[in-house]
Amino acid sequence: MPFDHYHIIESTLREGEQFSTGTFTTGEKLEIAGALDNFGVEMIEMTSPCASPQSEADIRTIVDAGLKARILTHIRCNKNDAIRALATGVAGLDIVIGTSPQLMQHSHGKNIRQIIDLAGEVLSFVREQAPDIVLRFSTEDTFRSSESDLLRVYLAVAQMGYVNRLGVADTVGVALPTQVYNMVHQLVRLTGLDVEFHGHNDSGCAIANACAALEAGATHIDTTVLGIGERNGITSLGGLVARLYTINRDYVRKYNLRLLPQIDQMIADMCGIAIPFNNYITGSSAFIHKAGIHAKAVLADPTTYEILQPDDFGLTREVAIGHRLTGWNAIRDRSRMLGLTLDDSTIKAITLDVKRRADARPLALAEIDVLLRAAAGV
Ligand code: HCA
Ligand code: CU
Repeated sequence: MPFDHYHIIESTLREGEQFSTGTFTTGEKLEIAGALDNFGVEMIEMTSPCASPQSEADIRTIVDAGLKARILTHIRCNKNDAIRALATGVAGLDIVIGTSPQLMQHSHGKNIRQIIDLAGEVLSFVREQAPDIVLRFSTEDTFRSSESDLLRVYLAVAQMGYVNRLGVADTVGVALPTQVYNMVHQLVRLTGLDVEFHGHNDSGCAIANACAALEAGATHIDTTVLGIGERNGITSLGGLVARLYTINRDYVRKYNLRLLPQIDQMIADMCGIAIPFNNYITGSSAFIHKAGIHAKAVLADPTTYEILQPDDFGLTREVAIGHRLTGWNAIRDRSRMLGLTLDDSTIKAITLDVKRRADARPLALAEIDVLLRAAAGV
């Protein structure tokens, strides 16, 4: 199965630094890398050493931290960047160059032939300097590039024999899952190399596209915590975990899932944002059940309406009962939790009372407890 052999390239310390409020101190980077390492991500990608003096120093600091995860840095396809990246001691280089008409014209001004020549120059140089380094070559804006241009570039690079992995990047979040599937599938079939997918979320497909990439045989997926990144970001770590868990829990057993809530909260705090209410797994409403029909079934068996088990993530479910959609099963469950013995007709009468009151405004749990205790005479 394709989902058995994937690796996460966690890019909160690279793509995440491109988020509007994502600027991390050295101490924060150490904390983030440590938490991701404990979670179990296989690789951590860091901002290019050419970005700033602190960025360069921070790569060395994280490399020296002795984590299990391999530390990578992300650079442009250029020899000087490669020299500085190699000097940091990272385990891998992720090299990227734009191939869409937009980027060829406005980013580097090179045509496809020149891109291939430059790639040959840079990749051969890196391989000569560092025979054991993990080397990846990626085209930026893959999905607005012409397919024949892409295949020319990818096949030429694969034939050079320097890289371990090819990268596919949905830089502007435009790709559909079928497009991602087809592109990754071609690369796997034609080159036999590892393939990485990096997907932005501008149109809400980042997680579905990452999943399609894996189905097509991709071996590596880029994520960031909470999906932070350029504009509205990329595939989120928690979102990818949720996607794969719901296919088969075994696909995410290798990760320490109970750390996810604190990792999401840590990044939210560092970026000065809240975890979105509808976030995968850690959103405040992710495990709240409300309607009477749902509450009744979930109280009998949580799998009726839950595909993710909250306790796998150290979280708990909540059955909300103080609203007009409430049902008597949920109210009875609450009375039992309070140790009260009320007969069904009393419970039903209290339920009607709760609904009537909740038409004006939702009731707090404590207010319902008062009604139940009063009915029980305690
Ligand atoms: C960017 C670059 C990148 C690179 C992805 C990759 C993208 O535009 O900031 O190297 O695979 O989205 O294309 O993040
Ligand atoms: Cu990106």
